[in-house]
Amino acid sequence: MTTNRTFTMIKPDAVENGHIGGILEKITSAGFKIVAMKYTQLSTRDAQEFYAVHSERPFYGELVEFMSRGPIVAAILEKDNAVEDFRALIGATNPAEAAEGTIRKLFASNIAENAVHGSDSDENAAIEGAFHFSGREIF
Ligand code: IDP
Repeated sequence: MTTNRTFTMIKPDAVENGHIGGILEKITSAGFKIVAMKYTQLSTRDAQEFYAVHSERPFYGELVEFMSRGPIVAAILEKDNAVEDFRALIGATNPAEAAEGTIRKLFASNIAENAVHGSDSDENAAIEGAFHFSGREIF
């Protein structure tokens, strides 16, 4: 089943570099409605759990340290075809390979510190949204 929601985080690098406003502007201009949003910080344990699927990858430790080092913006976004359209909007994992005009091309530093997260499936969008938000925080 296809749902119309995806989950995103503006990652610590983009927050540190002052890109919250610029990234939210790209997201809303592309037609995504923000149905939940918070400014928060992942603990080490939160980041380990959120990225558990990558625990065997060589960059897992680096990823956990990066994602927990400072505040993030977490949000649930709504739009038809949300997961696929948002992945297109953010661009390739490595900003050097991301298409012109994508969020990662515009705002990311490198493959590790790549400015934003976007869920890769409807199932993960639901799991990741529930990781950060209770039902009454979603509008
Ligand atoms: P995605 O975020 O584009 O879906 P994934 O392969 O799921 O990419 O990787 C999750 C996150 O792990 C990336 O967004 C990035 O922050 C980090 N990452 C991916 N590949 C590397 C790497 O080769 N070195 C360091 N960090 C990486």
